[in-house]
Amino acid sequence: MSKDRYIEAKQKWAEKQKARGVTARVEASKDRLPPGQKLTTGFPVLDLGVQPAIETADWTLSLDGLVEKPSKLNWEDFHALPQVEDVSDFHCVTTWSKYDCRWGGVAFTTLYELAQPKPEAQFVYFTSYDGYSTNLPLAACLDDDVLIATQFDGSQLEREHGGLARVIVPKLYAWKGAKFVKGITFLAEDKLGFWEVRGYSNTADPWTEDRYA
Ligand SMILES: Nc1nc2c(c(=O)[nH]1)N[C@H]1C(S)=C(S)[C@@H](COP(=O)(O)O)O[C@H]1N2
Ligand SMILES: [Mo]
Repeated sequence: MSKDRYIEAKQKWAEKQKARGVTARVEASKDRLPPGQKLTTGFPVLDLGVQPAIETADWTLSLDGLVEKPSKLNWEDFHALPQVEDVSDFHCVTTWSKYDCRWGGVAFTTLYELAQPKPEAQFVYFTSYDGYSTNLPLAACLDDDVLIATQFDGSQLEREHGGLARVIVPKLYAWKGAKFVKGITFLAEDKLGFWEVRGYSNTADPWTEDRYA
């Protein structure tokens, strides 16, 4: 399927789900699996039909927007930053969840300290090498489980899962984490990302089935 047709199909699916009344349940499940999700032991791949091949020599991550210290990190710069690991659960809006994903990389807070966002910066806009984008309130990015991951299960993150580097925001549906990330922009006003302009929720809380806006 071509990229455009794939996106169109996924968007139609979202509209259909919304029309069917797939909205927040009255009571969220109390256990580990958010309501409406099914546990998977595999690792499905979701993308826009392109998995850009970036060599480490060509990879950069820019930190820009309303920051005191804009920068463009290369692969070496990125690996000179403190590396952390975090194990978290992964919830995709298309109703699969995966437990115990072991991610390694740099904490968002490390990049925050490096870039020094100005007080008026309240939102973050992520861009990717495949043309994807997504957005978050800055506050949601400052949880210590939010990472820019380059490792999965102790090995280099595979391209199909967003390598060279992807963002992980475990508390929200996974579309809020940009695979193939190339830029992090700090903004005063919110700016909707790829799926957010196509009908996905802007808040994306799996525990309240906050799937579609
Ligand atoms: N760059 C980029 N990031 C993306 C996407 C994408 O299409 N492109 N899809 C999102 C969605 S909807 C999900 S569920 C996860 C999927 O990650 P996975 O392919 O590793 O399962 O990546 C998110 N980040
Ligand atoms: Mo997803």
